[in-house]
Amino acid sequence: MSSEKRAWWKEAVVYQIYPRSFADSNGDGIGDLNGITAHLDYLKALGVDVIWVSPVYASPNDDNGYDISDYRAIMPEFGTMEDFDRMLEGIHARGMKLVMDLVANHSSDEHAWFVESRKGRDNPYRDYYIWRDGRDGAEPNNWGSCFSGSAWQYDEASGQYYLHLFSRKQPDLNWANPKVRDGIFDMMCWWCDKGIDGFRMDVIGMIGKENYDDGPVAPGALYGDFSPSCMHTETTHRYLREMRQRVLDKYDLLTVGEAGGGPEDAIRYSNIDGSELNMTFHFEHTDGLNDGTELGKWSDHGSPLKEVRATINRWQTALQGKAWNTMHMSNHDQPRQVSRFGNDSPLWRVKSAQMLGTLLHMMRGTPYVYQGEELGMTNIYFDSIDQYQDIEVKNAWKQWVESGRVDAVDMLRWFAKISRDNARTPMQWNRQPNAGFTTGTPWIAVNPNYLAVNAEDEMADPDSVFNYYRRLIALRHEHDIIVYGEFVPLLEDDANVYAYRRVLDGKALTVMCNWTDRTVPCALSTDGGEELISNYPSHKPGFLRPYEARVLLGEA
Ligand code: TEU
Ligand code: CA
Repeated sequence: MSSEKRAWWKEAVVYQIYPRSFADSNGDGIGDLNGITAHLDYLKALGVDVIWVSPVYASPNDDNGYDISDYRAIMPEFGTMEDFDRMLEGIHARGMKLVMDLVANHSSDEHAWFVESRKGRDNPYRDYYIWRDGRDGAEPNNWGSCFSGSAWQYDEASGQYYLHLFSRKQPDLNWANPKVRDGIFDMMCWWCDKGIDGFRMDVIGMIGKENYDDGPVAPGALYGDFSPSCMHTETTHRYLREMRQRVLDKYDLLTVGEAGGGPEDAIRYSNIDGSELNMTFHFEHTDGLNDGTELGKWSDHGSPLKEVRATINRWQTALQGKAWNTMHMSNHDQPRQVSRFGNDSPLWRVKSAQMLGTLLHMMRGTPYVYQGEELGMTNIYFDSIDQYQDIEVKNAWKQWVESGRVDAVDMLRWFAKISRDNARTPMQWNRQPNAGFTTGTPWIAVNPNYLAVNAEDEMADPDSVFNYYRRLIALRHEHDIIVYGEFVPLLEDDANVYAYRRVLDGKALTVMCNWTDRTVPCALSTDGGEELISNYPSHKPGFLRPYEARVLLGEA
């Protein structure tokens, strides 16, 4: 046995639900809690252990629920607290667990704390948020918000500005105020006492603001970068250790921080000493691969094997023996993985989606499947700004295109490639109108490819992406080496093949993935050992066919 300590959250596979787009039970075009409950058998059939649900709390939906106005209430569009309790019961009855989204770097500006806070400088809640005087009649510093524009909003009544690292309707909470921490920690205990099994912590790496100095301005950028003052600070680590003692240690939870940063940050957030979180999400293989211009994520930069492999392998090796990892290429903020890293043409969609699934599920770290990924759902490729719903897209359009700084054609191309709405189109259940997602009008367009890509057809097809994911997930539960094996990179310079090995107790698991649409030679033995899984029914010794994935178990 390796020195890695066993834990249920290391052995688990997590499935992320974006509730607005999962299943609509009452025909209003918006996914809801009863829609989730109605599909729990589907998730059980897939074999996942944990369901992470993106925010379902009361919210004016400026950012689809990531702007919370009451942390202890359910958004009426999604249902009631009774619906929630029934969903939780249904999840537990099937032996699965529920992880909630904790969005506590900021609240909605409609949260009672902020409603009070903005009433004036003397209000007892003033210090729950971050208010500052202006500088020379303008914003207190040069920081830009993640959603374009300044990170400061002027408030006429009190003559001060408040900080919002995201939208104007998402004011940042002031974690330096002990009452804020008390309030958040109490709320977390309240949900844990209700019986939930963990938290995914939204932008948790930003909670500890250390100063309000101007940030560096990239060439051509309109605003400064707040990261040096706000991201991965000692103060953030201090708050997380306090959270560990006051909340997390009282329960048996899965905790995953949406933290970002580099491996050295992850090693602190998710250290095996258990002082902070179980694991963190990083985005160096997704958001990190862009051209580094003033436009940030909006660029033509693709995801070449060379860069993706170097990044993922660096994380695999750096965290080994030091921190637990997560494995993901998709979520509600990223485009569809088969479109981004694979090949979403009708010819290669299935094979490349299966290859990417193999690559992720055989690595060291807890795998996260984003709804529809298990079907090989693709980007939607909207071609007009009017089709988008996302605030990030709308604000970027205003800042760059409407101001004449960027050409509309370029921006639309980048949106089609990497915008968040690609992941937010409705779940494709069957061949019924609107893919069976709703009997009404969906809040965002359904991908027209649902006749070819849907759960009902895929469940019946043994060669589908769905049934392949089902086997990948089952393998994790059968073989300790997939969970606990040491990671060893292979063929690190190969132009076509992504390969690695896992080693445990004298056994070796060899994973070979062809990232191309051609048959290529493979420098490893392609038949040494027992074949655990492959996306081709037969194999050609010494070669890998287009997007072929092979996993062999043998002696180390
Ligand atoms: O996202 C955090 C985050 O860093 C985003 O900037 C993300 O990288 C971006 O959407 C990609 O362009 C979290 C949530 O996952 C996201 O949905 C929220 O909008 C955001 O926090 C604010 O709560
Ligand atoms: Ca509904």
